[in-house]
Amino acid sequence: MFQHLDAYAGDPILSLNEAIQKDPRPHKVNVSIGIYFDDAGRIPVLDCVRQAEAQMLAEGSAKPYLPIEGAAAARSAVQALLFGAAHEAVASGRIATLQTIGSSGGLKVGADFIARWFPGSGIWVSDPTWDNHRAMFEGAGLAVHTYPYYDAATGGVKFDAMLQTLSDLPARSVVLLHACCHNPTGVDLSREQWRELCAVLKQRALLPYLDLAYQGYGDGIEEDAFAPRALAEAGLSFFIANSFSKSMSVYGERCGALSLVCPDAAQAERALGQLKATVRRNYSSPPLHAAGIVARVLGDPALRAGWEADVSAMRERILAMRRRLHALLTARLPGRELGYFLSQRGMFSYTGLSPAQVDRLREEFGIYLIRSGRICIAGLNSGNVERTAEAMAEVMR
Ligand code: KET
Repeated sequence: MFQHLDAYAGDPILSLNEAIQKDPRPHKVNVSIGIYFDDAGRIPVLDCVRQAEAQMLAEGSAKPYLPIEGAAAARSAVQALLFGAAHEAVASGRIATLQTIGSSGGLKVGADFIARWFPGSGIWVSDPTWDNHRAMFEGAGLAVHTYPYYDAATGGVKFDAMLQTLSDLPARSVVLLHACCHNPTGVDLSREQWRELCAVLKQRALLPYLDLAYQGYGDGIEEDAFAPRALAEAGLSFFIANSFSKSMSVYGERCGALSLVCPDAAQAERALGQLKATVRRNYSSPPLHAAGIVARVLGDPALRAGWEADVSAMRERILAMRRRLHALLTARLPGRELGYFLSQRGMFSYTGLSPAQVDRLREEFGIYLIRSGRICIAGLNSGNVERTAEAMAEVMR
């Protein structure tokens, strides 16, 4: 019956994360997947999350199905987080928000919605982008194209070429944008560039789709919400999928959301209805435990304050590791241009290491990064950064 099935080649990120678990070498280093590890190399359970869970356990409430769109408290907390509670778009009810299974669940629901209601629209993603973007949108039946983004020559953005490509797209084309901490490059648009981009998106009647998976890892929780606010201010309608996996360190709980910012409340209601229909056909409703964590951490002032402090600490630790890695490499590779380790934002740096160099790091030194040369700085710590720098310098010489 299943002889005709192709073998699955595996996922470039998740397969590597599984391979490292099987590597017996004690000094192996996991800088592959986008997960924040603390200085002891563990995935932290944030105190605010622990407390939220303790409250839920103590209440001992029943476990009914959530509504298709998720818990009301979590959904409104997400809107307030992304736009500010007093924002006109929030207050006027023109944002349709679903609690989703991680932001991946949200991205896919949005992709299915586009395939159904914008059947002629293609989607344009940055070159390069997170590998799974292409897989998800193609999986929903959409044609996926790229716009120029990363400039390997300068380590910046090919902003003019990006705008030029977007300026030529048919109206209602979907444009996927990383709201902050671009994955895999760590290279973001400046605020001025976002404003220029908004003007083009508006003028060409394009449909932006923001992916905000690393809120708080760039400049701060509020600061990293600049893009959705700029798009709203420009009068654009758009999608935004946001994740708590990284910002609350709750990867396996699948805490995320999808919001559709609409021109008015009546359109938002219709959009929410069709998004619900999409969810019902897929997984019916999102997880209850995830809703409890998100609503409590964002809604309770004490837990919220704890969360904000934790996010700052995680961001600062990554920055310290960026500086340390940069200093160690600079000492070993004098004259080499390595400033990108300091300027790139969020968890990732795009090293320019070739697949052959990445393979050498893994095979000879037990250091795992993905073959595009993306390194997750959040996997470095005071116990492994020197060894990692030493090995990197060795293969870069
Ligand atoms: N968007 C981006 C840009 C992203 O990097 C990830 C995860 C997600 C969405 C999905 O996160 P979720 O947990 O579904 O809310 N990226 C890391 C892990 C993975 O590939 O699944 C990564 O790039 O390593």
